[in-house]
Amino acid sequence: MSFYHNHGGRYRHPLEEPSFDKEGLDGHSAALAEAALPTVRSEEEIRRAIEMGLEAAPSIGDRTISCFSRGELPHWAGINTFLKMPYLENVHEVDQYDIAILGAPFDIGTTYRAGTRFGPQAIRRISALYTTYNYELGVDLREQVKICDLGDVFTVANIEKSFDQITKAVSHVMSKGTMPIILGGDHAIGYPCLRGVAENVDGNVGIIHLDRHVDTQEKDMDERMHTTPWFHATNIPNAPASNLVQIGIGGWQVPRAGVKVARDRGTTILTIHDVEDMGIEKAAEIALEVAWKGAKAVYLSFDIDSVDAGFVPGTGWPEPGGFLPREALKLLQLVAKEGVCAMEVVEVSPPYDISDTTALLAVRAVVDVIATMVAHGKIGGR
Ligand SMILES: [Mn+2]
Repeated sequence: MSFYHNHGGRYRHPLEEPSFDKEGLDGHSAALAEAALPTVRSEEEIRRAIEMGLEAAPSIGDRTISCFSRGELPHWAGINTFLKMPYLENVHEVDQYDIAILGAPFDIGTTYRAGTRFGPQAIRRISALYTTYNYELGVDLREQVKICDLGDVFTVANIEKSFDQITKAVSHVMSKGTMPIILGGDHAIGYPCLRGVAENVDGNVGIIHLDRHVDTQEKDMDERMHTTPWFHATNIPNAPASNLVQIGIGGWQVPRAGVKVARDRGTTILTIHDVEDMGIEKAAEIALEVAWKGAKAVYLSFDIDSVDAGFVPGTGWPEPGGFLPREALKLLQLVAKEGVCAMEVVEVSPPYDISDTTALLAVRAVVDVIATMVAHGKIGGR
């Protein structure tokens, strides 16, 4: 008896036809596609690191290693910008980049747990875990798109003044033709971000909003808290409520005041059950149809609490029953195929996080959206 008959029949004869079509697997085509990706900027990074950070000690055999860490490696080292992209101290030069990451460390709009002011720091720190390459999408961000990190907006201990600072920062980036990606911060920042976006769009702006909460009431405890951004955003003349689609809403934390506004203004709401029934693809189709109807640009708002509380312990208003992480990422990718003009990721509260789980998902949301836009020719290529 030969060796492949010795294990309960699990081993097939080497001459038998395989039971699957290997060529048809994403896993196969993605491996082949990687060969076509350039390595130009990766090589530049290594040269630059050696030039500025000295050659490695003589005992180091791999001469691509520098003495001081100045690039992607080691992942545990370095001063963390987002994905170790260049820190752009001079914001006047932001037009040289396709995408600018900026933090909005603001959490005084929070109505329960605070801590999201530390969101940008936590997201940047754990972003160092990633390479710039995504296997399935076949994209290498370092090679294919120019990203910088502008650091954080100078927020102050006043909601309205901080809103003005955030709007000015977002508007500055938009006015230079660069796509802003804003790391929150609590969801109150949705309004000032959208205000900064809308003043730079010659036409209507649609909003795709992933959340467990509607966030459409006018005020909460007399202030424009994180339960209110879309009330104020959809008061902006070129950001009509008819272009606001809200996905993943439901549960026990949807204030009735907000529901009344959503009803009066006619926003489009999909619950998690709607999404489950119709499937992620159909939900994305509806989101794109609503947000893009007569609009010139679409803004993407990802509240990390749209994901089931079990996966995002570090958030301000956790609610069980939301998306699975892979569902949320799939939905983000599907809507990003058409391109978005700006994006925010909000409600990451590191003091409540466990093992960086929540911050890590925020990183994924950002890099998945960028990579999808690159893969579909919506950004990059210079
Ligand atoms: Mn929320």
